Amino acid sequence: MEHTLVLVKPDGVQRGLIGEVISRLERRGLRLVAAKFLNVSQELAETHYAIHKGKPFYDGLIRYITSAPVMAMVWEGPNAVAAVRQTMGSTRPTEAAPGSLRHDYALEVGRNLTHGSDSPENGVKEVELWFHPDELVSWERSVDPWIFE
Ligand code: DAT
Ligand code: MG
Repeated sequence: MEHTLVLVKPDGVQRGLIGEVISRLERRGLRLVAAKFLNVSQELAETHYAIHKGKPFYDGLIRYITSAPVMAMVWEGPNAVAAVRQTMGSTRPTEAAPGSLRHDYALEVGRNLTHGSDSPENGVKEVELWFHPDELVSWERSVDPWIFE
């Protein structure tokens, strides 16, 4: 089953939107695998956003993600990466589809509430970066056959 890392970033935590994000992913049918609430270290932030190093927004991005706690989660499901990114909406909130989280709750690219892995391969890498293997819970729901074909 495909895994994706989901972060409720500091703005989402401060604004009391952890529950809203979880609720939407649950409602979609995705299955929660792991969750933890943490302050992001400088080192974790820099590794997580290494691909953006050198870009004009990089320093602000690191300051943002380390500015307050985040809710880090792993979600799974068929096409979990694409499903989560669709539920979150485009990176720029003003380009996010109506009904998506970033459309409904955000205005600025630098305060866009959530992170979701951008490919199944990066989903695997990011889950390894943020979680120990023994933090991942393997389980089944009675409704799974009604959601997973
Ligand atoms: P996403 O978070 O949708 O995967 P990304 O990986 O391209 O987007 O960028 C990571 C984060 O960096 C993004 O959520 C917000 C910030 N960011 C990206 N492009 C930006 C820009 N042009 N100006 C300011 N912040 C930006
Ligand atoms: Mg990204």
